[in-house]
Amino acid sequence: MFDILSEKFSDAFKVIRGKHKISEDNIEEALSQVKTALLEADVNFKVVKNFVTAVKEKAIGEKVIAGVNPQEQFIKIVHDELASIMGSANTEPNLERKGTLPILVVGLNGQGKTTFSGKLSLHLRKKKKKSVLLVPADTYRPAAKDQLITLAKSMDVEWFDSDLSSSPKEIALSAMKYATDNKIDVAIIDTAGRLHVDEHLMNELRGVKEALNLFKPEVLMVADAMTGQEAVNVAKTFHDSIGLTGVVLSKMDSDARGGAALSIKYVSGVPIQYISTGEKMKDLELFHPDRLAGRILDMGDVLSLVEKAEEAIDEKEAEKMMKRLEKNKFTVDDFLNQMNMISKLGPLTSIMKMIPGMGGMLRDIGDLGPAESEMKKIKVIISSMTKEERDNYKILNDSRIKRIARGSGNPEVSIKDFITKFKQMEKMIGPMMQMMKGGMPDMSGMGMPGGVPGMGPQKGFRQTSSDASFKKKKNKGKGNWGGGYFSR
Ligand SMILES: Nc1nc2c(ncn2[C@@H]2O[C@H](COP(=O)(O)OP(=O)(O)O)[C@@H](O)[C@H]2O)c(=O)[nH]1
Ligand SMILES: [Mg+2]
Repeated sequence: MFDILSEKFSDAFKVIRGKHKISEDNIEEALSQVKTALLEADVNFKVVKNFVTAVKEKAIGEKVIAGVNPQEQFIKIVHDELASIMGSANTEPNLERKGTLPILVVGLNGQGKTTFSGKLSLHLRKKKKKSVLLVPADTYRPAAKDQLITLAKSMDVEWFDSDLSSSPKEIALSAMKYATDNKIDVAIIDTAGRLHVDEHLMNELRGVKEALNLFKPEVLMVADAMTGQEAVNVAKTFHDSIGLTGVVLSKMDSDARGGAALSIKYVSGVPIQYISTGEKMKDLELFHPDRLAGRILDMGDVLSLVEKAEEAIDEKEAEKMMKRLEKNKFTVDDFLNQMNMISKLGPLTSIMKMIPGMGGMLRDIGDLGPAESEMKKIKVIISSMTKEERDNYKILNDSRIKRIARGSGNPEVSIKDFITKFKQMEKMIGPMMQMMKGGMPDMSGMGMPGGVPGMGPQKGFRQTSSDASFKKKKNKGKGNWGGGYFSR
């Protein structure tokens, strides 16, 4: 998927690497490569033209952000612009309604309509917990009915025994009656393939849609991504003729160019709702413009990471912590809170993998297991401390240390080690706060890759910027990550 674009874009970004600032001169070459890449990917020329203009305007107008290099900044602009031409947020059909929702599946022959109908039924039942009825309404090819029923049976989804001697409109209406009577949430109606230039068949389809209008149907057109601009034209004609609520791009697994994905929303105005990525029933994905843009630019799933971080981190907690840090009050409890925030994100290794460029670095560092188990150990040590001790570690004398060692099942030296390192960290708070006010938090010294999420002004792409500091530190403290707290 998008292989060609990924490759070409990464070449274009190289042009800006090492530049101090984005200027009209040095961006020209990169932009022209971006343009060629898009055209070769069969992206609609109007889309390309607007895309390049928008990126140029933004790139030149952009203020230099501290800690972000021009190349990263350019990548971010291209990313946001890619996401924006593909549409805004995902627009799955609204399933929260009274009565049965009909989803009419339309498109040319052989595009993947029947396959998609099957996939969608599985998705709606498994992920959305909806009851589904699969309705075969291809009255031209009896084999199409068998194909859908076979899929339905294999997934244990209910299907409608359509009377193929009646019209598609009659089938749709009687299926809706059955679904309504039986309180089925969604009826997916799989229609016969038809050419958008075939007046008669298009009229027939319009009739089906109009008959369903009182149920406020979704009309999804399935288009083979590999057909590029042809898919775009067909979507536009279908939309003008019967009105679509969404497009499904099928065979994305075989499409190396991505021209349809990047043009359909812009040209036809219809949002892409799903992408079909294989022949198996599970091969269906929601269309996430921002994530796909990330995939095209080969940046790892930065966005998922940011989302995950945002979910996991309690903003109020973070704010409170900031206040305490400003007052230079960083206690053992604060430290514990931070570790808990990080743990909520998941295992360190998988967090790191989501950060662009980290994959390779992980290979250099090797196992993150030690850092992980160190975190666990510290949590146990802290939980064996009294509230008083956690508020002021300075009262930890020999007898207290002995008690904590016993309580946590660790040797005394581990407790002392923890205290020493906590002291070091405390010393770093002042300079760190200074840095954060300067706009470039570098908390890698605290053993937290990419800074402490939710604590600084740093979001999203800034993570890439602290990769750099991470790299520096790593080279110093060989074998550690961050060369900070969790070094052994
Ligand atoms: N590789 C791949 N093949 C697909 C995908 N969707 C459908 N197909 C294949 O495309 C062919 C036509 O699919 P079908 O659903 O019968 O198309 P319809 O005529 O529009 O109903 C079949 O061989 C499917 O297995 C997909 O996402 N990826
Ligand atoms: Mg079919």
